[in-house]
Amino acid sequence: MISVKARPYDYTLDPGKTALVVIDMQRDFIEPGGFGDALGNDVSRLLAIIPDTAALIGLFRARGWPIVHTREAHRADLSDCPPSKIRRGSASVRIGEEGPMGRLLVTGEPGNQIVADLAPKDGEIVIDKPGKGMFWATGLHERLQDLGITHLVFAGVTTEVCVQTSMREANDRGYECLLIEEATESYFSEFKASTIEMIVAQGGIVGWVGKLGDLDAALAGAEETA
Ligand code: C5J
Repeated sequence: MISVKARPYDYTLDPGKTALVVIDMQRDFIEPGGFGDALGNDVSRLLAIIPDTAALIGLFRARGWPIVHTREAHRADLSDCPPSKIRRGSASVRIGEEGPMGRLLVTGEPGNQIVADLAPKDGEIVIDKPGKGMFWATGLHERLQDLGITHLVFAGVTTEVCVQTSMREANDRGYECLLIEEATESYFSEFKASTIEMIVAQGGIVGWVGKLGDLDAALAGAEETA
């Protein structure tokens, strides 16, 4: 077992039973010219976490530990998209309609691809999820169970929507969850900060939050003493 400095107290991970989950680092949310940008959000906040997220992915790749990439994505016929999700809000471009990078939130469209710097490698799990949470209608729990995974390290966007939903769903399924602070972001700084406080409140009611450097140091330290 490896102990990682974290909040609300040290997180203990089980090497061999730990996977990384990178939530929705797709072009439409992150790149200038994408849907998030078209909605008037400051996407530079999300772009800024790419180097740290790449470094986190690198820690897992170096050890051959499982990596899951998710995309918020619907089938081309939108049969997996509830009408309520399409109707919601007052956006000028809705799910399935042509946006700046192709049809919004539709599998295979340019905007639905994960940003090039974080592109999945062969053998990594890629999940198209129709909801905010990563377990709804994806079969991911069964795949993680088959791999014997008990611990999940989280990264991605946005902290308060798809990351938090996925982490809560994972917590309810019994996974021990750690969110890496530098590898997650929101269009709203106060939402990121609040989400982190919610996660660690009441003794870690949803899980733990830690720093990339502390995870790196803990993994390297464990290997030195092995
Ligand atoms: C949103 C997400 N915000 N990935 N998706 O709609 O957080």
